[in-house]
Amino acid sequence: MEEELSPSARRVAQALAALGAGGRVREMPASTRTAAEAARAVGCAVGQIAKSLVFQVAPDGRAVLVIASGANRVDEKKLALLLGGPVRKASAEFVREVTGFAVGGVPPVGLRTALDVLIDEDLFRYGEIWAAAGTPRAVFATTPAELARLTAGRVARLAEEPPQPPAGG
Ligand code: 5CA
Repeated sequence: MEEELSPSARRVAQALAALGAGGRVREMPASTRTAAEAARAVGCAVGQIAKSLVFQVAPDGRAVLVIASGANRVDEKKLALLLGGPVRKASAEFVREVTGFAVGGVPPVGLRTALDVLIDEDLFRYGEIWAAAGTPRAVFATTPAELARLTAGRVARLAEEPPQPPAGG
């Protein structure tokens, strides 16, 4: 039930509802802090986890949200070409400042500030994907197409090649 969610997860649930998203936020009994943990908690492939990574683009340091398949490492050279300048991973402090959420629970929607969003095309291999919902235990299910709609994200090839083999197994 939404009223049982922690305040951060409730903010995400409200953002999803306002955007007309189909999935509901679930707080899991186990950690969903990393993509591997989230996949285990949900019972899905790690590639189905939509991980949220904040990068900063030089020279001005603007923040961009990269939503990547949990199976992939993001190729910073590809990001630089797409974004028009060298990128670096944001600090945990900066992530909290621009998103309003702590690393490990950063959702793709309901962010404190409007960020440009890039979406890893490999997420489109799956019918259902799962994203963080504000806390290191909260997730929601969506589809790649819905994620693109909710975030107005640009879908691109972002993975380092060759792709990482799926974790676990
Ligand atoms: N809840 C899960 C999956 S739904 C989750 O949020 N996974 S994640 O991969 O999107 O979030 C962890 C990511 O945060 C890591 O991949 C890493 O890029 C970033 N991160 C982890 N530790 C730090 C840190 N100390 N500073 C900045 N970013 C970090």
